[in-house]
Amino acid sequence: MRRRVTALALLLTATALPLSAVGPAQSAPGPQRAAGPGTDHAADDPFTADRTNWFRQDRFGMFIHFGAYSNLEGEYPRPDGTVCRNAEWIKRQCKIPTAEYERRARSFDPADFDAGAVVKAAKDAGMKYIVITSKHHEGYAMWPTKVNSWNLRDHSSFDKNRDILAELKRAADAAGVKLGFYYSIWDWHDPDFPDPATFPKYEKRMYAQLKELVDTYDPALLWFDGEWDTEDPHNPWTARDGERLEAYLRGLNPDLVINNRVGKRRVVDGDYGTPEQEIPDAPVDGQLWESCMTLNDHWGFARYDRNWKSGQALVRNLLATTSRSGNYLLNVGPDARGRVPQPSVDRLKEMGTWLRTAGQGDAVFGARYGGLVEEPDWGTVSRKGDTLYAAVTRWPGAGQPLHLRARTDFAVKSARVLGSSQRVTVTASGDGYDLTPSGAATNPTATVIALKVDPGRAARPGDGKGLKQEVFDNAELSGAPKVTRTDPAVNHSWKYTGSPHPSVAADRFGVRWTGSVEPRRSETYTLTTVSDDTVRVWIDGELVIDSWNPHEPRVDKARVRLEAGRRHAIRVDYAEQTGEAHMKLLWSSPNQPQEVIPSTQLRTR
Ligand code: FHN
Repeated sequence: MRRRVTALALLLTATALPLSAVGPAQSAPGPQRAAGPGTDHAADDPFTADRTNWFRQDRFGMFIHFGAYSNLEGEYPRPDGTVCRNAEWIKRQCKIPTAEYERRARSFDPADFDAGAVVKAAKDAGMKYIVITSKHHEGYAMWPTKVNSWNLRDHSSFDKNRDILAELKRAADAAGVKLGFYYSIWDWHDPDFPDPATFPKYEKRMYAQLKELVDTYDPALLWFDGEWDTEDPHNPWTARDGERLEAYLRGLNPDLVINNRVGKRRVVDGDYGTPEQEIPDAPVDGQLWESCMTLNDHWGFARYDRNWKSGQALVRNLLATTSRSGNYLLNVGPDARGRVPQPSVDRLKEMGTWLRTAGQGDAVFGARYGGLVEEPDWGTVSRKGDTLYAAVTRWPGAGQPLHLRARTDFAVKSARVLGSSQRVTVTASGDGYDLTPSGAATNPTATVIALKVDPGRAARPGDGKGLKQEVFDNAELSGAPKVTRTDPAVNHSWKYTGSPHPSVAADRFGVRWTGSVEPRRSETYTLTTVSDDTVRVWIDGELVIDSWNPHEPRVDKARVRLEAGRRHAIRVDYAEQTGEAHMKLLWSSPNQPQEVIPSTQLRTR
């Protein structure tokens, strides 16, 4: 592997490679400057950055799986007369010889692809962004790439004057819908992919294609996939490769939102986590997240798959993701002609109808984890401002209450059922509140009770500037620190090649932060660290996180009671042994959404 990395390192730092050696003329890829000691890849906090705000507010997106595989519509008649079934994996799972697969791609003609109709279907559903496969594992580019001829422009029966990504970009822009591209690192078609010795040649083509996509279509988001360790073909992709690629892309466009499959699908990769076909049962620690899901059982179009999820289940999935501060990326798979299946369109319409009824979409768009209450067993609770949206999926019997268990003190000022004039009686009860509606549910999918709450006044933001930071050139944090300064936030991704200061090597260094943390509310806070290799955290002299055994990137948590107006002493010890280096300190509470603890609430003493 050293040989491959060295080859690529030369490639990325080389000034003028003989480009003909690797394909058509493209500017040599590579980060804007070689990373090294002093490099910190953490440019902002995805939980609060302006750059990710649209992603955190929009909550609901359309995934589109569309490629040469779509031309087979899920079935491959084998030479022996049997039929092999699969969708976007059909080439590999049905063992279709490459020449045969290429021959079939020649007839691909998605002439009926209607970008305006696709965007309208998304918008009518309430979707705010779209992510389309620009290149799936099959390696077939859905845009007129100049890097190779295995693409919709050069290898199909499609109108050579059309560019569906450009059409989709225009339609999405016109509708105010963000557009992102899925891009598979794993490539079954490129002969240079599987062999570590030739992988740098593939990687250069991949960088060139990604530059084409960013420069030509200005996507808001890149959705990487195919990053996992696998064979058939072998996938050489490493976390270090992901570090370089992410740095390169952020150099191309610092506003890009990038998922965690750019690396190795970990809490330290990209901007957000990507659970698939499942919904986490609580907010994800240390990272934004987006659950992607199919409408039936396939990502790509499969003519035989009629196992469509119900509109009710889909709305409830969306409510569940929002109530845990996640996004929902719901997939459609256009057929060989480029048409979105009608059952998909119908279900998306059902979702949009529910969201547009009686302002029920307020429970989703711009909303997040309820925080103030535990998730009930009769539905989900999201929060926007000082309104809780209790989405009830199991309406109580006449006169029976719905109980909400409070996680902190707060008052309920009013309660109303969206779309109904019925009364809702709110009474303090045991560990929370009982809500007793006077009438029936407004619909079978979910009836929303909007609660105006008063969480009490928060203290004004502090005037802190950060914690005292001492950087040591050893992992024992011994001797005099090499650097002493104020660090605005414990939010660092030094990764493999970076370190806290140019004078400090990328391995075997330590950092100590000391000072005080002052919350704006008196509550029980969850402190969350994201670290590699080791971390300890003390609050008011008590060791609350002790993760001192060297580890891969991981999350550790502690619950601590913090009082508004009080400066709680804090100390964080961190050590990097070898390899990657990451250290972030976040907090959350019933009223505080998860974020890197901001400088305003941190002081050096
Ligand atoms: O292998 C792919 C699969 O085809 C599909 O694209 C999903 C969607 O996220 N991702 C991979 C499986 O995890």
